[in-house]
Amino acid sequence: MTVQILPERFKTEDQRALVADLGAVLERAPLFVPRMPRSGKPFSVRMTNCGPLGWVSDIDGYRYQPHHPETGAPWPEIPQRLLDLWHEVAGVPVGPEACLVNLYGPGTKLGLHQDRDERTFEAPVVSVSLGDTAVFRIGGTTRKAATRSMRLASGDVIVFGGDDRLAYHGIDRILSGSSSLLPEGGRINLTLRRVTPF
Ligand code: MD3
Ligand code: FE
Repeated sequence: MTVQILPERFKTEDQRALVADLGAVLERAPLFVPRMPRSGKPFSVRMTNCGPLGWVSDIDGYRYQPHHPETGAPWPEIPQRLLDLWHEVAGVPVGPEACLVNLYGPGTKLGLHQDRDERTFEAPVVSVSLGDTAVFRIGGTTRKAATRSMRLASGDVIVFGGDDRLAYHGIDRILSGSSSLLPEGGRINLTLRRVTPF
């Protein structure tokens, strides 16, 4: 079992506390629109990061870097309740280096992809969903392997490790209006990652 699902790991009060933590992150690291390498085509998801390293994508490629691509400021720290979650579920003796914050409005999709920009795959990716439910798709380690669909609801945590660390995955759609957590609606996904070997 290399995908561990923790349904409603964060109850409503803790979800609200996480949203407040993220408000402070967004003040210091505003959302930006990532762009596809080479084409420069914008993603429909908006994003930012916290932690010593953040994932960015622009016309030059995908990479991790220590500063915001538009303000040039270092990323803010990862909120303590997310560090606590990581240490509880990740099963590695080191902390996360990157927390990617993805914001999905209605109609936003994320195509099937692998996460392989990290320099180590030894640690799992830990994902937290907040707000509207997403229809998530996960397959195998080749693009043609069979896929299955799962719903990710507000407060759910999933840990992708072992064989599934390199599984293809994406977001097919967002179920608008399924949660009242975020005042403007939509969905936030947080992914905690180790980037460098340990
Ligand atoms: C399975 N994010 O940021 S979270 C991403 O909902 C990303 O924002 C999606 O894919 C989102 O790269 C999916 C679930 C997830 C995250 C990372 C994984 C599933 C994963 C890495 C390996 C396998
Ligand atoms: Fe991904």
